[in-house]
Amino acid sequence: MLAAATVLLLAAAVARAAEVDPAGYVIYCPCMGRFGNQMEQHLGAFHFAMVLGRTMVLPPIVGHEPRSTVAKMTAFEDVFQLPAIQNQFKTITLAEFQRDIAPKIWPKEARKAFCWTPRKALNGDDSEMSCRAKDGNPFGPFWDYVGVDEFADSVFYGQTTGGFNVGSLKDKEKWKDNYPPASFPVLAFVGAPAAFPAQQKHWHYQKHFRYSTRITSRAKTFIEARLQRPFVGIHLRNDVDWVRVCEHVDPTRNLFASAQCLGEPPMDGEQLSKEMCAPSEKTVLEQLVEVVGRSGARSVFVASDRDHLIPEINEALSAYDVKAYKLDDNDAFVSLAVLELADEFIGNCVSTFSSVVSRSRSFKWAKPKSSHFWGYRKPSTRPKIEL
Ligand code: GFB
Repeated sequence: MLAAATVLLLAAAVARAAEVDPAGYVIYCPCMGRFGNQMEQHLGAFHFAMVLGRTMVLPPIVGHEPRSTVAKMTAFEDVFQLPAIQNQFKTITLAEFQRDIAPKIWPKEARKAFCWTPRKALNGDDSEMSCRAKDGNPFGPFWDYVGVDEFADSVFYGQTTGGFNVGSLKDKEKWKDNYPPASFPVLAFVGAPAAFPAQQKHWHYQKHFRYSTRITSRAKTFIEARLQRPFVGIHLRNDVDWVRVCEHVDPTRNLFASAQCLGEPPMDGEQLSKEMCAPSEKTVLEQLVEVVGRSGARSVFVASDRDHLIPEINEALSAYDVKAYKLDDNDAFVSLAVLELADEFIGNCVSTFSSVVSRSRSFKWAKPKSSHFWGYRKPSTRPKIEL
């Protein structure tokens, strides 16, 4: 009986996928930055497709491996659960789009790349008015993965629309009038049709990006086997590329994901500091000891792209008999899944890797989980200065 029901469900899913959405599709290359950067843009891009009523073709995660000049694609459904995303957005997997939809509505001669303005060639040549959608990495590898050998034409949507901010009816109508689904069934963007970083009003969409069963069960198994609850999860973004980013801290402006601490725009009196971006070892250890002491934590999970500071943390926490642990293989997705399940979390205000965690903690669970940040105290938790 169960098997028959499953077959019927599968048949219904295949039939559904095979039907062309008359409202059209959106597909884009998450070509900017790594996972956290891509996630910031997914939130706005999924909103964009939803407002236009189009189906989102689920993009792969674009991975940049050290020493490789070619980006590596990981299918969306290998990282995220489909039902959770489909609860909110009209979507189709890239595999289904390639198999069932593209052959019907997106022949080679109809493939137009969308970009704001023409892009220069990598050698600086701007004689050809084109999006040059496949020029460079990860652009070329991404469209190869989608199965697009070349685009027949380019569309510069900056000339006809106000961009991808479709908050007003007027902006939305510009897209619908200029690019109706009957003549433009697929809007294929060279970059995400979304702001970077994500706008605060879109942060709540994070709750629909639930990690796959494989990632979640690895995270839960690790927590059960190695950590004792309550535990504090911390993110130490301390590779050399980050040190360079933090040289650009301007106290009066947000940088990358810092709106998660300072608000958007920065709240009155709130300032970004180098210590919030690249906290010293002293700041990390003092703040961690404080959170462990206050929360009664019994273990610590450390995620890092370089130095996990395990011996230093163990020494600083020896009085509490609390130990620090990391994943054996340092898998980034499993790290994110452990951090969002932590009882307490201390992240980096500026890093978008941390902002994925803080948004997940705020919006994914029935009872929101708070987040702390290195070198930063929320105004409400600052000690009052007696005058
Ligand atoms: O996620 P992401 O965009 O965040 O890029 P930022 C940082 C990448 O570094 C992650 C790795 O996607 C991971 O691959 N990484 C960072 C980590 N922290 C961890 C960690 O705790 N564990 C593991 N396993 N991996 C921006 C970039 O990074 O930094 C920009 O996206 C630019 O493109 C800038 O490169 C310098 O916002 O932190």
